[in-house]
Amino acid sequence: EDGSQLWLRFPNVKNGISADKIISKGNNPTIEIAKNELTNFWQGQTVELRTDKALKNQKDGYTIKSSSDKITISSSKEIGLLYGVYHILRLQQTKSNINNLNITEKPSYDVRILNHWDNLDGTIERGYAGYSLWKWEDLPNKISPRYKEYARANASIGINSVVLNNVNASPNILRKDYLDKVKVLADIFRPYGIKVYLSVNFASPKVLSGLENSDPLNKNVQKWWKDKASEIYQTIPDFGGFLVKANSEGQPGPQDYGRTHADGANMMADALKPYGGNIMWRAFVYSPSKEDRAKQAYLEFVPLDGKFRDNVIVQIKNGPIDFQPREAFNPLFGALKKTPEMVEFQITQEYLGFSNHLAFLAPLFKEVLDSDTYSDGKGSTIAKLTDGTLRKNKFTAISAVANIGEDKNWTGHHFAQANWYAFGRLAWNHSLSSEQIADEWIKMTFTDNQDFVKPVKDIMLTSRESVVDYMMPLGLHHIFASGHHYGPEPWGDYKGGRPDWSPVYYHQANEKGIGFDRTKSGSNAVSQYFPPLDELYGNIKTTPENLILWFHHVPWDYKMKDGKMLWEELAYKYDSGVKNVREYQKTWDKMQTYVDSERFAHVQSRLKIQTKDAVWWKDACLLYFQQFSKQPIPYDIERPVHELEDLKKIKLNMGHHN
Ligand code: BDP
Repeated sequence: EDGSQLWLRFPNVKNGISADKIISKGNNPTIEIAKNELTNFWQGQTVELRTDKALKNQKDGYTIKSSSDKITISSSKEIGLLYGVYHILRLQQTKSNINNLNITEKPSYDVRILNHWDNLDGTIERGYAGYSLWKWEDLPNKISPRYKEYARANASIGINSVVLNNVNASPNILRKDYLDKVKVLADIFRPYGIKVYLSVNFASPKVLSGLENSDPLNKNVQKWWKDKASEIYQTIPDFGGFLVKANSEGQPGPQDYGRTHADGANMMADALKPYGGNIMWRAFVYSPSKEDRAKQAYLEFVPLDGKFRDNVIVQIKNGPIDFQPREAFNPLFGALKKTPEMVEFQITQEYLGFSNHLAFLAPLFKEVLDSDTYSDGKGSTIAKLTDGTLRKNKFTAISAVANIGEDKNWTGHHFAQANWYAFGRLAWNHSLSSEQIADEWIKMTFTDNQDFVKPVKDIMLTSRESVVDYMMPLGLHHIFASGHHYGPEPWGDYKGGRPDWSPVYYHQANEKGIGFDRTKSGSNAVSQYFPPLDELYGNIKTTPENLILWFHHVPWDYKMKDGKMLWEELAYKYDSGVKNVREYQKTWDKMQTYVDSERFAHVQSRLKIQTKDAVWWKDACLLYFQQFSKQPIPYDIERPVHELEDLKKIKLNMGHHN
């Protein structure tokens, strides 16, 4: 049991219904896959697969209805039928009731996309599950069996688009030889309903073809992109479009020529428009300036509202800093009234312990999607702003940075598979609860024995909050060691380097207190939120305590709602994070009888690392902050086992710039 089967561990291949128990008129590669899944795995009654054009307002959706002698799956599209087949297989696998089905499903988002940060040399930026799945050297001739397995896994949870390469994009991806390789992947993914997108480098015209510049208002540059688009679509007729990181962290962009993000995006949008392609333009922009990093994306993009073509969508990270264990939501959501917006989540655990820590991310995704921005009055949640409910966009989308690599179990940690799964399920239906998703995933991936499901579900559902507690409770953020973002480095102060990559910039600890003042007396980032949130976050009394240090510089002796002083509260939070992980270890050990030995041991060993790391975080942060608070660590919690000076010497060789 190496975990390679993911959640698709249907018993006994070739044990499904016989082919004559499948009624289907259509014949195309997607239907073939659907039929194969049924003959391999479906053990119930006759299934009818019916394309029904009348259902076209359901997009990729489908209906499932059972009668006495058969189950009928209907959809306007073949892919909807395949999704319907995975649906009944999931019901079978989770031992749910499969009688009297009357199900109607319709996806929350049109485009449900994974962003791979894979480089052409096979490495993965922020990847913790080995090298890239894409074997660029072998393509287009040699084809790994995993391409199809990957596509199947995505289709089983409704993911319908993928960006193959890193947002820090090599121009080479647009070279003819690479496009021929991309074509092979696109051809394999197509029957699974998956479209391919590429991250592109803004300077491609200059770098690849020696143009004088890559200025979006230069006619030659515009022509270059038009020609490139035509070449791409000749190779891949259903190509999805481009994802663009421009003028961010040193990447080239339109501002290099005094142009705006809209100028840059529109040039590409015009090139792809004739073929129906989209541009996902990232709002992850900031530079080392006096302005609070958390304010910068809003400041740059709000003035451009309404200036983008209708095939451009602005891709916004869930928080205004960078995929932290907990952030306030990004105030840009809802602030663009005339420009479509989409969320970017990060499944790969860059800031949540890599693939060593168990952190189930559905609660994080839900917290963001359910956040009320108040942009269009009460109830303007990020989910409703981005799914077309409040804004009638031409298309809607949701994305996440993938955690997938060539490791046998795909994601490094067996439980990290659940985050891939959770993203897909929420992209399909954002009203599912974290609990439902965890429940399904556990039953599919391990067992439906309640003695296992219940305790393991408890671990999963509390795990993200535990990580927050032992790393960055109460709204602390970005106090990671520079570069790799794995361990703690609250003392990090890169004098001479970029202050906005220094932990001390984010926690602002001093003798008086700790936290980033984003109120009027500070950076006034609170003003970017719609009323009443600006007031609510601007006032320490009404700020949710889990974000208090995000918005305020709080005195060490500030009295928290439970009566404790801030310093004590902080200490108890770190301690509770550690304690929870210790409990996870105990719980997991009790699960041994329900799990195969291979996966059991693997998870067990990672929980050990997680516990050690949690203690490391707690000791480092408490010992460091104690120098300012000058208060004892509350006597009823475990004493530090490290010396601060020793912790400061730990240098992990994990590479990377910021
Ligand atoms: C940060 C990562 C960096 C990415 C960047 C991005 O540290 O590797 O390139 O985000 O999203 O989280 O562009």
